[in-house]
Amino acid sequence: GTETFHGAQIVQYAELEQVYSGAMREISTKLENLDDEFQLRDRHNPIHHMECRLKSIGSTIGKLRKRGLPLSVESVRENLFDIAGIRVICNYEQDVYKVADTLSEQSDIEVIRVKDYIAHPKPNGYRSLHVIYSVPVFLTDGPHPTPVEVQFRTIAMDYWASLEHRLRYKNDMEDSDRERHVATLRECAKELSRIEATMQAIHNEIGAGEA
Ligand code: 0O2
Repeated sequence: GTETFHGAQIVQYAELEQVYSGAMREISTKLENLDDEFQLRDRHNPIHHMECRLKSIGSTIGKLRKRGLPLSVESVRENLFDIAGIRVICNYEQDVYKVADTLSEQSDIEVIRVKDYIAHPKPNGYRSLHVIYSVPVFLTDGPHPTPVEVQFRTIAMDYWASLEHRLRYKNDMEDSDRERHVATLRECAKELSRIEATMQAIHNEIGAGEA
């Protein structure tokens, strides 16, 4: 279809984006503060790096359409929780839970939804901890509680997900080749998980250091 946002809705969407980017800033600052504290306390940075993104208006409309939801800013606000997204890439699996649990306990934010694909990997091998938080963004008219989707994962999980994501969006491929790659990736996910556990054990035995 050619449906999209028009006129006043575009202005409303720009306002919405401003609030979501404020929410993203609030959560990323909290994460940076926690990482700094852990560094000082444990001589170890649980967070390797973070990536923040606002979903583009094009993908937002695409998602509404795919789900058969109304095309309005109101509908975005009510139905989509991943307009603001933060990926938190940690060194080890234990860091993922340490950071996520600590953030979830903070009294000014609320946990809306948790999907633990580390404890329960997806059938394709995907592993990550997804948490949707609601954080108040204070504007002139008061607080606007705003959702932010945070994907916590390790370097190895991120490395795997990047390749799997590329395969998923590759169109010019024979079905038999795709199936073969999907099966191999499933095995890679298991091996990576085993390797990570082994390396984490070494890290814990030798004690804290730089990374
Ligand atoms: P893209 O292409 O990354 O933008 P919801 O978040 O509720 O709208 P869902 O599917 O219930 O939708 O949420 P879920 O399972 O928490 O997944 C949301 C996001 O996690 C996806 O966003 C992906 O970024 C990532 N993800 C989930 N499963 C996989 C997977 O199997 N492989 C990879 N590589 N990433 C995954 P989008 O918008 O669906 O996709």
